[in-house]
Amino acid sequence: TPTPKRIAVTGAAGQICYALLFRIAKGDVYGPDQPVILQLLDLPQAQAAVRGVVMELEDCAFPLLVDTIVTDDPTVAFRDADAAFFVGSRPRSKGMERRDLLSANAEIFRVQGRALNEAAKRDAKVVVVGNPANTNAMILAANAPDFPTENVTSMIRLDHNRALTQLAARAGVAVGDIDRLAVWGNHSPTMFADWTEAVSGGRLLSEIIDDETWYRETLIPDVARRGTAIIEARGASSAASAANAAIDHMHDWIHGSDGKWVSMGVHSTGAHGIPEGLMFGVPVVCKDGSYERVEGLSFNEFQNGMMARTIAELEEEREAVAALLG
Ligand code: NAX
Repeated sequence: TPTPKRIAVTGAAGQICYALLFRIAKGDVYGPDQPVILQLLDLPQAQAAVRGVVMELEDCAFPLLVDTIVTDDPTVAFRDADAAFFVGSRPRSKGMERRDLLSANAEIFRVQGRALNEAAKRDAKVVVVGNPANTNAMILAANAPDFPTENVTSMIRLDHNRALTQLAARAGVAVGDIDRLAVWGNHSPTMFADWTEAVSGGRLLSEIIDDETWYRETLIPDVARRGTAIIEARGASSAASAANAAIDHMHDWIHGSDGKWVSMGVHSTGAHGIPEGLMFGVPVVCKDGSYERVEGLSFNEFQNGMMARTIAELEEEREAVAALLG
């Protein structure tokens, strides 16, 4: 049998992890033949709750789950990790300013970046889910100077999946038949779900649907507001679908995306007018354990306007945490 893969997960007592951990242990990330070890991090006051989740993991008798470590020490959690899901973060409390939220999380990701730098395997794959996910990932990478920046990513896959379903329904095509969809920018209401290149069965979705007003005034804002709609309906934020998106993100990065575009938050190289160094949602193609950014797209005026909005927001976030970038 192969050597077990070590998967670090932060925020293990939280609601996303209550869906995520069971799917990792079932084999949904690495596949049905790969044993895994879970290395679970949460705050000291959440340790008892994490142990409760571990009891439930045990009660599933997952054949692939060979060990589970529970800790409040990031260095222990990230030790020799092959993959890491950064789900835990500080939620906004009552009366907290956006700037305070940014800096509270920046401090968490600074500490965890140093631990990642010290303890994880150099080829570990990292995805940041905890909000503000893009900027947290940027801080994490900046504080892990000996760890490859390319291996630190943020999650925008939930938004990608949300857009896929809405486009498929409107076009009357199967979700799996859509390719070349992109979700650009920040995982926030400024994100840009972009159908310009999207196709199904060789035809542009914009031609099949043929309703630019629906695209601009319904699809784009509905994808951006979907998280709020779920909170209103469920009384809690998206959890199972967020866990599923994190699994999709990591699974495709490891196993490939079959030539298809998927959206990932990655370190900007300056392409497509995105300022270098921002962690930015872009279309990529995953192959052989890595991802390649889709390059050479040219944008129309509408796209440029949408890109400018989400770039400006991420630059503001970068400004707010500048002191903690390294
Ligand atoms: P919960 O509040 O249920 O769980 C968060 C867990 O993180 C708690 O157990 C808490 O103790 C732990 N935690 C806090 N600070 C920590 C630290 N420094 N180290 C380790 N653990 C720490 O939140 P949940 O619903 O699970 O959501 C987790 C995060 O995902 C939130 O930041 C949320 O905003 C974000 N989301 C991101 C999404 C994305 O697409 N990128 C979508 C879903 C979700 O909203």
